[in-house]
Amino acid sequence: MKRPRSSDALVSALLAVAATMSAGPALAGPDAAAIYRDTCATCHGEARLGGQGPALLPVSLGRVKPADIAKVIAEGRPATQMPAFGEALGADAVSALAAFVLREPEVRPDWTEADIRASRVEGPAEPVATPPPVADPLNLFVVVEAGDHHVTILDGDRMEPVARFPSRYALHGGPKFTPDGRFVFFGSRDGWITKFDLKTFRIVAEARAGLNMRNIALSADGRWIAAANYLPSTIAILSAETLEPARLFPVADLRGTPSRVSAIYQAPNRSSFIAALKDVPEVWEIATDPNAPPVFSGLVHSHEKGMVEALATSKGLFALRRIAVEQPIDDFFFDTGYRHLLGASRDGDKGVVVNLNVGRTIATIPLPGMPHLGSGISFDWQGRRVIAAPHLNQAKLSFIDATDWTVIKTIETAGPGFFLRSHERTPYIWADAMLGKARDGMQIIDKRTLEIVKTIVPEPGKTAAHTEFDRTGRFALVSVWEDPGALVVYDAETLEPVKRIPMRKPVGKYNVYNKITFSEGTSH
Ligand code: DHE
Repeated sequence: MKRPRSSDALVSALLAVAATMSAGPALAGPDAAAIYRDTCATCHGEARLGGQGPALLPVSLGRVKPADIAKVIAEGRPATQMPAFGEALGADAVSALAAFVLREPEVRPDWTEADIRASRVEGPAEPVATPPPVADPLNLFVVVEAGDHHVTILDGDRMEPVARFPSRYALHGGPKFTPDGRFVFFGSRDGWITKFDLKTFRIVAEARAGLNMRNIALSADGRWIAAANYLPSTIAILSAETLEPARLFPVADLRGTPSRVSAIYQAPNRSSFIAALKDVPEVWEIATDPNAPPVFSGLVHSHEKGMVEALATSKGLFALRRIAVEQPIDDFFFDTGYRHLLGASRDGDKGVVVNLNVGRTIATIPLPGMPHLGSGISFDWQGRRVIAAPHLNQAKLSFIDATDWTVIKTIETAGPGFFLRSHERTPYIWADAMLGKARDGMQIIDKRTLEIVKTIVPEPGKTAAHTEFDRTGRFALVSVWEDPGALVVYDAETLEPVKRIPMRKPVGKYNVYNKITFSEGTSH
């Protein structure tokens, strides 16, 4: 069938309509539901939950501007299966469709354990490429390319791509590696988990753990994958071997108020997952040790005595412990021993320190400008352990003493940034300024003086973001965060570029060795 094409005039008209549009307007004219059924449902699902194409629900589309939604419907998405519908449908139908997909469905969609099980697919028998001989499999990188939703496997010794394959739509967050570095798991915003074998270059299996997912975590023993979901409000635990569901936690406080999950991470030396909840003031700890002792929390107030008894019986594998906090936590990081969680409070002006052993908040730290603690890194400075974190709303970076929880220093940067990276073998932190005007610069901060010593511009006028080191710490790979973009490889000592590798908007890159050894200066 010939694909419908759009003209510039038509797109301009659509954009004008879309610009005046807000989420959830009353529909007049075209029957958007019927057009959706006839035109979109085969790929995006009858209930808009996704299929071959991504989910089209407000929670999934929240990051896309309404005008861009109309534009994609009219013009299609290059290098994907999404065709242009502008000419076939006309401006009115396109704008009605754009409004329709931004409306909440009449029935809140659910995704049960049976749905997770039914979604599971084995990967194809064929590898995505023939694995070449690689000198050091632990020095491979996986690169997530958002430009056309692909993953590249890069040999970190030769700095050469060795495989490239399509990913699920919109991967988000760091991929997670098994402790031996052989398998990697990717999570998509639509809830898909993909398990990939870095030895055979084969997709092993995929399963959909939720409809709108935040991130995934792998347990310290490599046996369980946890998925933190916004929609539905659940934490799903799957077997890391098969991706079969093992446990589904509906997430709600003791009174039954449901909550989205901000994020979930493994706490290796606690043998547990730690999750922060976005809508209720609780932190959850889920045991991944079958011999975990019975757990309950200090949270339960006297009028909920019965609950204390109920919770006290929670023991063994997946035992749940609730820790009360003053406000819901959005974003968090741990100290080195995983005794403390450092979280950003919802009002965005302070950090809270939760002692995970005693289960309560022990300090609050003034940190205005939305500290992005999930991007925190820690290192030793003058005999103390220090956590560095960028601020999302202010051109600043703060250094926090992880012993007495005071702010040692806050420095001005070229703009608010998203990611920090370092390595145990480098004296520098690499910090982007991608949310500011000078977003093409990567700032180099000396860990000894806590001062900016240099600004590197990989490509003038193009956003620079997200650094990762090779396993030796000798090279730093920086993304030119554009489509087309690139990875620019720097000598981490001289800070000079040594190679440029073309990529399609490489949002993140992850070195196997650094991830499995929890290298100092990498993300969770
Ligand atoms: Fe992320 C990691 C939350 C927007 C790219 N982001 C994470 C993690 C969380 C998070 C909790 C850690 C998960 C993990 O690694 O297991 N991100 C959020 C948000 O709340 C926020 C601000 C709003 C949202 O839409 O969810 C957000 N993130 C973005 C983006 O707009 C980015 C820049 C582009 C994109 O692809 O969506 C983005 N986030 C990333 C990347 C990581 C990430 C590349 C992994 C960083 C790493 O080095 O591990």
